[in-house]
Amino acid sequence: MNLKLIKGMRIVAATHNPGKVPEIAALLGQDYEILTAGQLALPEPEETETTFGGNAMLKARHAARLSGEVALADDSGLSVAALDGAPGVYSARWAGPSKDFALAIRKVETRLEERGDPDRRAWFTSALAVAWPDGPCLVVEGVVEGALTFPPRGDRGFGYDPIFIPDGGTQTFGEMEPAEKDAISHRARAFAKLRAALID
Ligand code: ITT
Repeated sequence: MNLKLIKGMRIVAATHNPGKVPEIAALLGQDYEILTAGQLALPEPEETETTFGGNAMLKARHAARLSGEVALADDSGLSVAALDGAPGVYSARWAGPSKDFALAIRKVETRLEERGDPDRRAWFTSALAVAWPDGPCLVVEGVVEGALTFPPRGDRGFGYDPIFIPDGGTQTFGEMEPAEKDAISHRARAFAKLRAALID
């Protein structure tokens, strides 16, 4: 069995988050035919695991099984030091059923005010899993550390990008050019590991 990503191969981007699709496509580059879970009308699985890696594998395996193609899934989120790592794997759920990230961001700010802790350190984690329809699955993880800022700044990116400034920078992920974010993000760091393992 060939557990490599070969040029020209079809890969299902097993995500229903439209913010992730261009980032995954940019990281994979031009060498693959990318199909999205949305295009294939794949149902969204329930994320029942308690770790990023566990949920990434669950989503990749689900999409590979239903599509019969190699599937790549991302499970990611924002962890805030002063909130003991929350929202973490619940990052999407803090935005509620209408996926309202203005609401999720206000929730982070309110929880920080309630704690009264001035520590604004935070980090994004991305677990990327690649699953083959006949069973094998590989998972890797990338992290980017930074600090939170309020009020939110910038309308690029998605999710919590407007409140996150990566270490060493001054702009939020929401203010950066997509290529700048893609050069240093948690997803890019996970992808570098994936590339080392699966791409010649
Ligand atoms: P899929 O499971 O369909 O991929 P999702 O949005 O439910 O979509 P996750 O369960 O991985 O995905 O949730 C991660 C949430 O964390 C996501 O909704 C974002 O709000 C946030 N997040 C992850 N990566 C981010 C990034 O690069 N910038 C900003 N927010 C991010």
